[in-house]
Amino acid sequence: MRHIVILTGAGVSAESGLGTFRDQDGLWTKYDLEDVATPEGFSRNPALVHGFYNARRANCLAASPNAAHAALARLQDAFNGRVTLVTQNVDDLHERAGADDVIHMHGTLPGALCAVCDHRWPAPASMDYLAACPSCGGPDTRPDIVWFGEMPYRMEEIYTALQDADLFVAIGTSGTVYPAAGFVAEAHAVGAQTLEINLEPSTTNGLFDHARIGPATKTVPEWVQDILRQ
Ligand code: BJW
Ligand code: ZN
Repeated sequence: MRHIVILTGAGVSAESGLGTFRDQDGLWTKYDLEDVATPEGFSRNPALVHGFYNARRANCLAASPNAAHAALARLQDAFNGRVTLVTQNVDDLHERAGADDVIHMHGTLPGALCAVCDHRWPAPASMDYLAACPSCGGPDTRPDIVWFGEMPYRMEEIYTALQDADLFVAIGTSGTVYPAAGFVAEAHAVGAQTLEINLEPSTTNGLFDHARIGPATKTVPEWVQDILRQ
């Protein structure tokens, strides 16, 4: 095996204390996603959206990477081949566990973005909608997050990696949000093996060749150990 492409979702960070979206008690049971995760919601009420992301940025800062993040960083280091790590998560726990070049397809909580000139800079702990862009001075500053209806980041790079994958692994994602939910089919179409690692089988579970079911802090280190032993 030469190339492993890994897609992570909220489940990989759940045991670090960061909430998932669609589980019982998930973020979308407390907030209306139309209000806080769409460009239209941001235009209607930027203060509400900044408040939502400021709170999540604070939670993220207070959280620590767990054994699943650490095992994936170890895999990147020790695997005799290529490991592409794509995450839907906006937290930086993969990086803080030592992972390299993490593809944040849905953006990052520690980032701020200017909607006028595309300049990016580290977000302050508390962003507010009156903050001007440090580069162009424009007023349209926002969290560097991909909302519904927006194009996820680095898609060309991701599809190129999927074309070349020998193994595709989805970890802790419900498989309900596209285009990420379609990656397993893409990988399958080019003949890659596919594996799901999840607390419970996801809605797209039928598309995977194999599954490892259980909490990420147990299943991911076990899987990494098996791969490194091969
Ligand atoms: C554990 C665990 C433990 C728990 N151990 N596991 C109709 C049909 C098809 C598509 C569309 C449609 N209408 C609209 C669309 C497109 C839309 C979409 O997919 N909507 C669906 C809801 C239907 N997608 C978009 O708009 C995207 N853009 C787009 O499509 O652009 C056009 C395009 C076309 C073609 C090619 C390319 C582009 C943008 C999507 C942006 C998503 N943004 C969010 C919020 C912003 C980020 C943030 O605030 O954090 O991203 S939504 C939210 O969901 C977040 C997540 O990244 C994303 C995925 O969630 P995830 O990670 O799967 O979490 P959960 O909670 O769903 O699942 C947790 C899982 O963990 C569960 O399975 C648990 O079992 C498991 N688990 N504990 C292991 N301890
Ligand atoms: Zn700007």
